[in-house]
Amino acid sequence: MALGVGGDRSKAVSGKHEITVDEFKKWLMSFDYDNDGKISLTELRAAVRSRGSWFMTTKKSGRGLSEADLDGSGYIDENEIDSLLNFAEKCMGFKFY
Ligand SMILES: [Ca+2]
Repeated sequence: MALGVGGDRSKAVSGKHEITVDEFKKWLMSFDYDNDGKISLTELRAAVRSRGSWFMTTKKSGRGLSEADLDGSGYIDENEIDSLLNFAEKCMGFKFY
């Protein structure tokens, strides 16, 4: 619904940021500060924080990681990002299309 507030397409729609899974993966991997191809809890927290989820506790991001971390390595690799999508929708305000 157009409200005449300008054409910023990157703006969140009803509080949700619409993004494709592919874009999400790219976005998340941009937090791979040590370039090991995996997202550690520290890196995930930075990603969560950048979304402005200030209410997000350390516990919650830890849970997101342990839910997605299928092999229990303590990191999320590219194959495991898929398991993070649910968490990203619920806790990070993303909406995938
Ligand atoms: Ca990393």
